Amino acid sequence: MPLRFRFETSFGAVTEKSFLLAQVFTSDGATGVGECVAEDDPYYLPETNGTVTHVIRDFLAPLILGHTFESPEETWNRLSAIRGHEMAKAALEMAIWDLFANARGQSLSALLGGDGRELISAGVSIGLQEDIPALMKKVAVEVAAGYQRIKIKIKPGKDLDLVHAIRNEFPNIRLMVDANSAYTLEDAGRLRQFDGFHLMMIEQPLAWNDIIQHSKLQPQIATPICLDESITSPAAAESAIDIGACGIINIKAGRVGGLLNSRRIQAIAADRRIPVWCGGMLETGIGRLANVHLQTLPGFTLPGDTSASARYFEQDLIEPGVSVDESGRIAVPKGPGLGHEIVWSRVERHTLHRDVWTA
Ligand code: OSB
Ligand code: MG
Repeated sequence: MPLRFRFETSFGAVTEKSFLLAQVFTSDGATGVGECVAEDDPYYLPETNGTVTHVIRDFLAPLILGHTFESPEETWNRLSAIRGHEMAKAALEMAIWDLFANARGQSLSALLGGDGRELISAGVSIGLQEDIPALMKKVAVEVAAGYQRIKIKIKPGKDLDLVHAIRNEFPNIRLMVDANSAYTLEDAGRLRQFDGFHLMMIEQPLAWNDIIQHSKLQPQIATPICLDESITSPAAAESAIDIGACGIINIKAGRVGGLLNSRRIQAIAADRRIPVWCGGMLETGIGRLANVHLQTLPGFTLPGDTSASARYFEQDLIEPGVSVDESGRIAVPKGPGLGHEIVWSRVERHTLHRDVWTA
């Protein structure tokens, strides 16, 4: 699907995204859908739509097909024999959570054990822009739209000057930066200069698979480090917190193996007074709604990267799309499952390839 904007990060730029959807069916007619967060290339994390297709077809689907599940939580027990491949597992697991929610006539939020909040706080993630005036224009649009915090992407050479420009014009907005692993510990001096801009956090400054270096950086800077790429499991979250590698965690179900692991991580973090928020992966409305429901768990105390469908797509795959009110909040759907209709004719129109497996 084409994106309405070019999204550039320190690891590359995209103008469209391919989505792998997993739909599961039971013999008695229940169904659910999951969206995979993988991209076509392995620049954010190692998985790609190609590896996800292979791992689901050859390893994960055979573990699921023909089995009886009493609860969505059981899914993880079956899938956990496979090491890694969190995005592949998460896509299937999300479909099974949605299936249970649909079958029980419950919202995904209720099934997950959400705290009943009717609204979640929305933030927005702005990619690297051509120049500072272009960035300022984008920030102004999103602030005017009501988003409760602004995140901008940074990389060496396009960092302090961007934040400086934004702070001049918007001294009080909630602001943060995401480096997507573009720095090393040798940049600690430069990263310390962000401390003058009262940022909420700096997301994933160092290597995608590191926590040790982050634990050495954190005492050298006042801005809290938020980990994204490095947190691929509840165990990783616990270790990172234990060694002081982060003060905040970005939870993406796709990155941590699914919704159950997301729930575990928010519980671990809440226990240790570490705030969490829900990241985004440019999802269609399907994955986006799952993120909305996930953010009703009690540990989610900060605005996430879930923003309006209309920012991303001319026409989303769901009706109505996810919308954000003028105070930057998203209503949590109350209906069964994801709570908005999936428009299958649109899915069909965009479908490049389909595989069907039966028990
Ligand atoms: O690092 O959070 C990230 C998008 C793709 C890959 C990684 C990231 C992102 C975003 C976009 O920041 C969040 C969104 O708008 O969905
Ligand atoms: Mg990030």
